[in-house]
Amino acid sequence: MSSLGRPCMHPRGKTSIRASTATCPVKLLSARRQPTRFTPVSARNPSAMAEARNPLATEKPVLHYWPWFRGKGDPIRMALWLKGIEWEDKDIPFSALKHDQSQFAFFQAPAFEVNGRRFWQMNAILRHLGRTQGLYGKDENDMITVDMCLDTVEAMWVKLVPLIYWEKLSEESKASFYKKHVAKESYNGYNQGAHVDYYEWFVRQSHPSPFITGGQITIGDIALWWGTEMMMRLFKDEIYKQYPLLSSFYERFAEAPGIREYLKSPRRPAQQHAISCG
Ligand SMILES: N[C@@H](CCC(=O)N[C@@H](CS)C(=O)NCC(=O)O)C(=O)O
Repeated sequence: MSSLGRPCMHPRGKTSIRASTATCPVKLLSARRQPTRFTPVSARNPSAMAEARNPLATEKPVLHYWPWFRGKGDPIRMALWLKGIEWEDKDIPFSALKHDQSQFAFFQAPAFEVNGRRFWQMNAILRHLGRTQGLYGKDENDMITVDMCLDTVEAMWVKLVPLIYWEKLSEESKASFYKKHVAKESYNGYNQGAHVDYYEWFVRQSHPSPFITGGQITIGDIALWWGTEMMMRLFKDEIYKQYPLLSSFYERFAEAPGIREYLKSPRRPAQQHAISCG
């Protein structure tokens, strides 16, 4: 990791941006158990701060994901496109995914690589882009909303995977999924936090703003739109009928400058999932 410049703890308890060659003295800090005093980096070294904020400026990032389907690569590609960041899509042979933990720490994709740092988990990648590219809202209040939204979309993803990949969208499993995770009347049932009503909650709480934290698109909006699109593909009529605010967010976001172009671009694969289902 060279210019990514991760924030580390200084032995004296101050925050500093350190280059990759330096070792983060976490052990030293915990041994001393000193109270942490944070000094804003910007106050001491504004250029280091700027570099840390925009690590993508120095190197073309690589998205390790299958280039022929959208899946969990889609919101990452959308965020990169929106910010005008050039990136490389690197294919993954399915066999490689399960054989090299240095490439895939959790034997899953996506993986993201920038300035010598490789990391995993879609939401960690989105948060990184959110923090460094101004897609996380304007303040802590917005960031809380964005984080809640990312977790809410992830909760639904966890339910969608078995429906699509294991049950292959059988009529029976689709009907039971609808009852539990889509139908308005089941919104307060036991669903592990996965319900279309919770998607709409983010739009309701920000209404009449166009996006979930106000006038600017965040990684929360990107994830929410991605999650909503997958639901629309399965239950479009029902969602339009029962969730008018979410439906209008869905349309509005798709027309936003930058997003509209991404949705039509060849960088967005035509296929949604790794199997031609859903
Ligand atoms: N929590 C992970 C989940 C990633 C995930 O489910 N990736 C799928 C492809 S979209 C995968 O690698 N599947 C293979 C497997 O889980 O064995 C993330 O958000 O990145």
